[in-house]
Amino acid sequence: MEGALTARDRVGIQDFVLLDTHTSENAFLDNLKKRFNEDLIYTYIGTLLVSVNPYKQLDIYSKKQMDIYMGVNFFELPPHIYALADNAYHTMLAEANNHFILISGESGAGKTEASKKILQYYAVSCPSVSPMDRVRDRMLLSNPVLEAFGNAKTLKNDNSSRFGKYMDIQFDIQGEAVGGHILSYLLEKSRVVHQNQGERNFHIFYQLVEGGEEDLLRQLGLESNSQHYSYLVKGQCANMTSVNDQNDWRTVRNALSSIEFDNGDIQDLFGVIASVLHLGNVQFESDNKGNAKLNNSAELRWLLGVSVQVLQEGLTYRKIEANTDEVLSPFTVDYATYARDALAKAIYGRAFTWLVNKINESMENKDLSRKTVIGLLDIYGFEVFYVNSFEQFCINYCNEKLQQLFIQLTLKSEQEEYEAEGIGWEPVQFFNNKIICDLVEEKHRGIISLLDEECLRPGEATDLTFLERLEEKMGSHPHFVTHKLADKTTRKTLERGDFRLLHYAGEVTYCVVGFLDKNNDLLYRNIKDVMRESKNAIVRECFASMESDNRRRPETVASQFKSSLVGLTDILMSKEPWYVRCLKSNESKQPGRFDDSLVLHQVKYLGLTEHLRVRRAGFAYRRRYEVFLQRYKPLCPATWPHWKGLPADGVEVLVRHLGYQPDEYKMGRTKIFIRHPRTLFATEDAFEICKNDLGKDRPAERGTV
Ligand code: AD9
Ligand code: MG
Repeated sequence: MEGALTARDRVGIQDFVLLDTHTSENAFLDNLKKRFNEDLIYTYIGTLLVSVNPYKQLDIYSKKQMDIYMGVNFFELPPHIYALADNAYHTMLAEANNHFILISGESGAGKTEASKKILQYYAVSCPSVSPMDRVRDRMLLSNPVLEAFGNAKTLKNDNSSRFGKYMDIQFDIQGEAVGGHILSYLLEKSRVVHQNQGERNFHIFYQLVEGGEEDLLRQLGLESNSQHYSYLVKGQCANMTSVNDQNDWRTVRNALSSIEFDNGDIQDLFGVIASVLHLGNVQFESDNKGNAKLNNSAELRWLLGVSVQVLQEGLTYRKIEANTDEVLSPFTVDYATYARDALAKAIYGRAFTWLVNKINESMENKDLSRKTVIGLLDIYGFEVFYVNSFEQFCINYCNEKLQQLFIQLTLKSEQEEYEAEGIGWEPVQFFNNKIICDLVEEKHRGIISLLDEECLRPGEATDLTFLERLEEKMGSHPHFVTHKLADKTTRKTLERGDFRLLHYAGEVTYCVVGFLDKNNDLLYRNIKDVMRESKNAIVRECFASMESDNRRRPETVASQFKSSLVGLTDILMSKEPWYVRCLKSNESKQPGRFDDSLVLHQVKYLGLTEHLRVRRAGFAYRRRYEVFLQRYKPLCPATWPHWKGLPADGVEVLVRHLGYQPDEYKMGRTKIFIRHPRTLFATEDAFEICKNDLGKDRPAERGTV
């Protein structure tokens, strides 16, 4: 524990707001580093939590630690993810409104770990009527399951989230966690059929093959060796030391049984995984007419309870409608391979959605009484690889949107509010990444719109014509560059098929190859028809429920993603925000190593020092006069029991009576602004004592006002 030990305080300051007069980036870095070297990975900027990934297990997440933080004022204890979780929770209860915790940072910075810690805190610490509460257990157990199906080893992170996750945790009036709901965002399906060097497919495949019981593997026709499966060895690192697939298999297996999955569901789910693996091993060769034929149909017999012949036909022919007739057009080997991979991706992607729905059913709370929620957002972090494709484009766009939300809610609206309230204010400059969001998503002009337009010209458009369109339209945009548009020096760093975006977090060069195809994400119709005949209930359900109208062109992947992010922003904007900013300490995942320049880069692009400047010069709390007066009026004889004049005057009388110094607060047009949390906490403590003295039977409230 840090707080009681003042010696620890000397190594760094636990809230940047108190960092003397220094708000420079170097002073910021210096403080983070001092603390990191003492295993103090958390630091506040006001109520925002900065977390630096230690890459080692610290003894700070025990039940004992949770108990220490439960119900204690935010700034009374050393910074901790539990303190933030607790503060959000108590504020939610006191104000009876909805909140969300935005966890951001680049790939490998610790977002998923942070979100798990928060969930554990709520599941373990919140009051519970029934100690063996099933919904809470299921919420916790949903984590290993979704991670198995949605996370994978990348070069950045051995357990990298390949989907975005937003989870609402629902609380009843007593503060018990009574339900949960997950929204998932764009799973990186291409990983099912291809992995870059040094990366793996989704964990579940290796877990099943390496950890699956003999009987089960026999039933599914699987070998107990990942090397046997073409889809598992593309990155040439199927086996890795930091992950124990066999142990993880047992965890996932047990979790599935504990969540509401019956044996039939579980059997079908593994059937899907096995089918994908078999599908990957299906190979084609050319017959004497240049058409694809299967070189060995043995693998097919394990596939999805579909007749071998029908499936074989589905993989090597395409059904074309000519007027009222249907004609079978044979595939070349390349097309057949493409169709096979498209099917594997579709099955996996749809099964993932099915899984999320199923988990949601099991966490659903059917009681209609009033509930408030805390939403937890854990998405894939910003990432830059040697080669970046459509997937990185989507992931980085998503991060760009969340940075924009952060800017909107903190830097921008905060300063606008001071202005609107007539509070004297020296504006803090910051980089607003809206320009990059617009570049990607603007209607008719943005990259996504141009990509969609190219996708509407089948047969004519290619990835390269898409690039040309971008060059035509984006020409002089300060955040966009290509080989053709670049100056001489930059040109040397770009290939002809690349475009580069200057993201808020750094430059990323995207290779256009595959953009059209991945955005279209087409699956031939006859293959879908085949899947609807499957004996596997999950597959049947996944393919039956979709594309009821075959003639309508499905929305493209990027457009769907864009709309889902707009939806997410709306969800978040309607709630009260809390922030966890995760920083990566080093690129080599080494315990205790703090790479100054890497951390400094993140501090800069996350806008942390700007946030600090706004916080330091600004006010930690603000409340409408009516609300403030209503709560604290018992503390002053002149305002108790009723204040007859204007609320603003009443508040002025009240805070003078409480001894607020002139620099501690400011009176705006409609609100009082309080500079430091400690001022408010003192008032809150006085309120608690007074409430007891008055012997009033109001419910025990605390938290921020
Ligand atoms: V990505 O965008 O999903 O690729 P995340 O989610 O930000 O990324 P993650 O939480 O998965 O990163 O953390 C990466 C690894 O860092 C974990 O697997 C742990 O080994 C390590 N880590 C992260 N946070 C902590 C922590 N608080 N304590 C110990 C940690 N280790
Ligand atoms: Mg993650």
